[in-house]
Amino acid sequence: MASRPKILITRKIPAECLAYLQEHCDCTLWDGQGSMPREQLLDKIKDYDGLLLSGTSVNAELLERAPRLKAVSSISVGYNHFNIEEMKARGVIGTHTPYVLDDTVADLVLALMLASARRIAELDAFVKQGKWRRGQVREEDLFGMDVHHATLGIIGMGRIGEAIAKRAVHGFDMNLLYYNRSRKPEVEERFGAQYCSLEQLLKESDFVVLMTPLTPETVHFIRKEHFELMKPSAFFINASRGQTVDEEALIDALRNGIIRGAGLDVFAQEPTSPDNPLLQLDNVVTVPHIGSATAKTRNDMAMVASRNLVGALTGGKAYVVPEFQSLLKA
Ligand code: 8YV
Repeated sequence: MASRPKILITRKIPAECLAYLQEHCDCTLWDGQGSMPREQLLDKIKDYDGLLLSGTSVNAELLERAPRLKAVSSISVGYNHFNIEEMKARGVIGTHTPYVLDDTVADLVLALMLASARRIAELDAFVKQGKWRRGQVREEDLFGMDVHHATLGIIGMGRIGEAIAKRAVHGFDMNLLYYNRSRKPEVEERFGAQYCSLEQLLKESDFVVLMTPLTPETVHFIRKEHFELMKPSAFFINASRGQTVDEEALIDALRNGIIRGAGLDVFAQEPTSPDNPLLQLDNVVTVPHIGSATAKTRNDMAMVASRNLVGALTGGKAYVVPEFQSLLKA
C-alpha cells in the first residue's frame, strides 16, 4: 500500500497500542463505551482499509459497504464473528490473538472447576447471609467433590486445552481424557492423556470441559443425549462459546440431577438475560465471559491485534486465522 493505511478502531484500546497504530496508519478511534454502534460502523466503513474490533460481526452486510477493506483484526482468539466465506470472497483477511491468553483462560477453567465442585459461590453466599451458625448446620450439607485425582475430560485439545491439562495433571494429579478432531501424541506423552471417543469421555469424566471453537459444525455440539451419558456426579464447564451447547438441555440436566453442576463463562446470548433459568440454580457458577479478562492479558491481546492489523495491511507478520492462509499464498 503506497500511502498510509486508514484504519477504524471500534473500541477503546490501551494508549501504547494506539501510539503503535498511529506510527503506521491514519487512525479513527471510537472512544465511547463498549464497541462502536453498528449503524455508525456501517456508515463509516467505506473509507477504511483496516478494522480493529472484538466480537463485532463481520458479515455481508458490513463487507458490502467496505470496498477498500483489506484486513480485520479481532482482539480475541475466537473468530466465530467472522463470516469466513464472505470475507474470502472479497479478499479481506482476518487475524486473531492466539497464545497470549492461553494461561489466563486455563486459570479461569480451573477456577470454575474448583468453584463448582467445592460450591464456592453458593457457600460464600451462605456465610455472607449469616447462615453459618453453630449447631444449625449439618456438616455434610457443606460437602463438595474432590477435584484432585478425579478424571477430567477435555473436548477440544488446542493450546488452551493443553494449558488446562498441564494444571490438571501436574497440579491436581487428575487423570486426563481428551476428544479432538485429531489425535495429539505429544499431549498423550506429556500428560498421560488418553484419546477417546466423545461417548467414552462423557461417560467416564468427573469434569467435562468444553473448549471447542464455535463453527457452523459445532453449534449445539453438546445436547440432551450428551448430558444423559454423563455421570450424575459430573460437572460441566464451558469456556468456549455459549452456542456450542444446547442451553435448554443444560438447564434441564442441571434441574433434574442428570449432572451435578456446571461452571459457565459463556452463554447462548451475551449478556445473558437476568431471566435465564440458569441464574436461579445453586449448582451453577456463572461469570460474564471473563476467560481472558486480566489487565495484562487484555493489554497483550490488544497489542497483538494492533501488530496483526499493521502486518496484514503492510505485508508484515500477522496471526492470520487458519482459513485465510490459502488466500495469502495465492
Ligand atoms: C475475548 C474470547 O476477549 O479471545 C476470545 O475468543 O472469548 C475472549 O478472550 C472476548 O471475546 C472479547 O473480545
